[in-house]
Formats: sequence, structure tokens, C-alpha cells
Amino acid sequence: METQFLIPIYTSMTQLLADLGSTADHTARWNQLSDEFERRFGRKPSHIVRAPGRVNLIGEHIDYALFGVLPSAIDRDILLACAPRDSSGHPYGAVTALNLDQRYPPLSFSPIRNALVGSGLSENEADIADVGDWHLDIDHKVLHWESYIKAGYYGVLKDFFSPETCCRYPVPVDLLVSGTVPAGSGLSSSAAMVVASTLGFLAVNNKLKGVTKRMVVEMAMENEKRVGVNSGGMDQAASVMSTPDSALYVTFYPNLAAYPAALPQGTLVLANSCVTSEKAVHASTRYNLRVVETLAAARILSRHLGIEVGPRDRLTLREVVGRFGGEPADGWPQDSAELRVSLERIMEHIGELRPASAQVDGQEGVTLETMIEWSGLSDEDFKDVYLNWVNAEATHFQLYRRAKHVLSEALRVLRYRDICLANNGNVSDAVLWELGKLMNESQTSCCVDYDCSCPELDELTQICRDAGAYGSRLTGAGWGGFTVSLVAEDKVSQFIEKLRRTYGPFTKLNDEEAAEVIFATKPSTGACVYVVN
Ligand code: NG1
Ligand code: MG
Repeated sequence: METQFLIPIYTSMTQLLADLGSTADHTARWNQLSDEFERRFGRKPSHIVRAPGRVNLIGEHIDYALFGVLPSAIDRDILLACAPRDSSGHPYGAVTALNLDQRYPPLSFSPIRNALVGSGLSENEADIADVGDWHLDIDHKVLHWESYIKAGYYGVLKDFFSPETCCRYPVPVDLLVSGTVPAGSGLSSSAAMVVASTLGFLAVNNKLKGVTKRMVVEMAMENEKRVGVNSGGMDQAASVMSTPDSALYVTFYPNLAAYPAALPQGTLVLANSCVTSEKAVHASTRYNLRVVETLAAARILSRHLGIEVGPRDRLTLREVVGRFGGEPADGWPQDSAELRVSLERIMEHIGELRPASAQVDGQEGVTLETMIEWSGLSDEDFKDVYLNWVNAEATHFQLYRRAKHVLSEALRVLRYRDICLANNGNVSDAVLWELGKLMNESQTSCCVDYDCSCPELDELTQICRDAGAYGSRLTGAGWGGFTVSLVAEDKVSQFIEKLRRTYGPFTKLNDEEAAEVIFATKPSTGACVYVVN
């Protein structure tokens, strides 16, 4: 196994900090976390795990349709210090978790084996009965930090402490978290937390040997779904697999793969719209509904194109494009033109997802009844395959506009990536304007066709363009949160000053507050583990 595919494990802090590829000095923060851990738990941590947040340059809401995306890790991250606790007198795997940020209350919980829930059996009796999976209560309604810690832990318990594995008894753990990724704002603090939790629980249980980046991404993807959002894998891949100075072209079909693409010398500036997107609260009418609409569009489009799909198959738009273009089972090579050609051809057919009445009265959505009829499936099959596994609600489903966004965004990603690859970071101003244009087009598509922007994001991205950005767009799920702008290196401070004067919510902030909502960022490296000596 090549070491570059394994989770990096460091024993030298100097080496670790050098590899971060960050201009900021992180030493003080790592040391402070270690000291604070010792102060609170009376001993040094055994490990400190780092998992970064991410910015998505382009490719929004297409990862769950299995199209490639172009995110990169940022130098803001979650640090998680942890150590096993003496197991005498504690239940297996009991957790005490503290956060340096006082908004996140202390936690303590123990996982229990599924068969013990409500059974009255003791751990010992359960051992004899050789019971299976683990149980951790995860609240889907509110996204507490607790949910993310538990989601990461659950995956470790499931994969490493099942009756089939040699080891059945996770150690009790103390952990302390410190984060600099703004929460709930499209920079994936959630994925960073799940990745950090997954790695922390693996580390204290001595399970890191041979663990690959891909394994952690796949575990974190599955784990984050437990929190109730049916997300794709972009955030987890970016947090684990990124390399400094590059965007990461992440593909999900036919398998998860990631390829660095050198970024041009422009600077990425992140600015928060200051609108909080309540992701869990709105999941059924926003994120999860988009997942259903794009899957239903894929089914109907394939029927129209004469592509055979089994009644129980939930084909994604990426797979439809592949089958339409005659893709081999092991996928097209990542640099071939075939995906682009097939995407362009299939775009000519998406009008089929629009009701005839749309030409007359502008109503582009279809009712559930129409959608089922168009799918050619029985009522029961359709509901089973597309609706019963996810919480999504709508009176009209926007198949045409959602498919239009997804397919055109997938093409924009390919163009953006090709420009990065062709120039290997070295580009003229004209090329930066070209990249900016793709970002602007992505913003328009998110706003007009995907309905995942909001008036504040539209306003802020326009202000960013007026302040000199080559391009500007929302990043992450949208409906609030951060924007990303591509700005000439020598214009960054002037750009930030202009934003502070122009965007309403920024005007009253002092310097320290402003630095939390507008900042330049550098593509950083993915997650790693430090073994404390
Ligand atoms: P956010 O909400 O920014 O973490 C979400 C999804 C991604 C992707 C983007 C939209 C999660 C964990 N992540 O990101 O997979 O679909 O929206 O491109 O839900
Ligand atoms: Mg998130």
C-alpha cells in the first residue's frame, strides 16, 4: 500500500506544521490545546487529530448526483485532542467530550449494544449472547455538536468493534475540541467534526494502522448521513484528501477518486452572508428535496432516452449521462472528452422534464401524480424507490430546472478543472477572468435554477464582483453562509476594505469581528493525526 494513500500520522510537530502548507503559525494553538487537555483531564493527550473545513470552488449540489466537484481544504480546522481513560469502573467506550468554545456544552455518553436497548440485560449477559451492532442516540432534529461526535464514533464502533472483529471492547475516552471553522455556514465544519471524531476514536483505540484516506472518507460519508442529511461526499473527501495549493477534483463514479489540480495565483476570499442556514430544520424542503428531484429527473430522462433502468434502481444523473454516452463499466478516463460530450448532448433533451403548460403559464414544476406517471413506475415502486427512504416534501417538483443546474454545473466544473490543469497554476489575467465567469455562471444557476441562494447571497456576490473580484459565488449548500471570490493577490486588502464598507451586516463590525466573516484562505492539506510523545 502506498503511504500517500494512508492517513498521515506524525510524531514530529515541526514536520506536521511544515506540511500544513499554511502561512499562519498554528504552533500556539496546538500547544494551548494540549496544555488545556492536561489541565482538564490531569494527563497529556495521547493524540491530536486535525480535520480542516473546505471551500467549494465550483460544483454545487452535484456530488449526490455523482458528478465531479472542485473543493479544497482551507486552513481553518477542527483540532481534537484525546486520550484513553483508565478502564476500571467505566463502561466500555464511555466518552467525555469538552469543547473550548463555550457555546458547545460538555458531553458524556456511553454506547450500548443494540440488543441491550430496553432488554434489561447487563453488558456481561450481552457478551454471552454475542449481540451485534451498537446504539447511540443521535438527534436528527437539531444539529448539536454532540450529533457529529457520536456519528463519527458510531462508524468506528460498527466497523471495528462488531462481533465479527477480534476486538469487542472500545476504551473509555476523554476528548477536547477546538475549532476555527465557522459553524453552519457552508465551510463544512460538520464534515470536519465527523472526520476528526472518526480519526480520534480510531487513534485512541489503536486502530489507525493501515487505515487509508479513502476508508476514512467513506466512513465519514456514511457517518454524516446518520445525522439526517443525505449528503454527497464532497466535504469529507476535501477534508481528508486535499493537498496544499491545489483544488481537488473529486469524482464519485464509478468509484471515489481525487486528483489535485493546481490553482491559479489568484487568492480565494471567503465572505459570510451572515444568514444562517438551518440545514436540519429545512432538510425536507431544501437539501433532501433536491436529492429526490434530481433522482426523479434521472429516472424520467432515462425513460425518455430509452435507457433501461430496473424498477428498483435509483440511477443518478451521472450514471444516465454515462449510459447515454456508452461509458465502459470501469468509467471514462478522468481526462477524456467523453463525459463532456455526453453532457452536452443530454442537455438537449432536458426540455422533456418540463410540462407542456410551462410554455404557457411558466409553471415548471410537476405534481407527484405527474412525476409518477412520467416515470413509468407503479405508484408503489416510485414511492419506495424515491420517497420512502428520505424526508422530502413538495406540492410541485422542479425536475427541469434542477436537472438543468446539475448538468450545466457539471460542465462548468470540467471547464474550470481543465483550465487549472492546462496552466499548472500559471495564468494570465484573461484566464482568471475566464475562471471568474464560470463562478458567476454557477451563482446564477444556483439562484435561478436550483433555488439554493438567497437575496443576501445574491447581493454579496454582486458586491464582491463590483469590488473587483474575477468571480464570486455561494459555496456549500447555500441558503445562507459563505461566498467564495477569486481576487487578484495584490488587491485582497483593498477588496476586503470595500466589502466592509458596502455590505450592510459588515459595516458595524470591529476588526476582530470582521476577520471572522471575511478572510483570505489558502488551499490546505487534508486531515492528519499527531501522536503526542
Ligand atoms: P454543506 O452544507 O456546505 O456542508 C452540503 C453537502 C455537500 C454538497 C453541498 C452542496 C453535507 C455534509 N454536505 O454541504 O455534500 O452536496 O451541500 O454542493 O450535507
Ligand atoms: Mg455541513
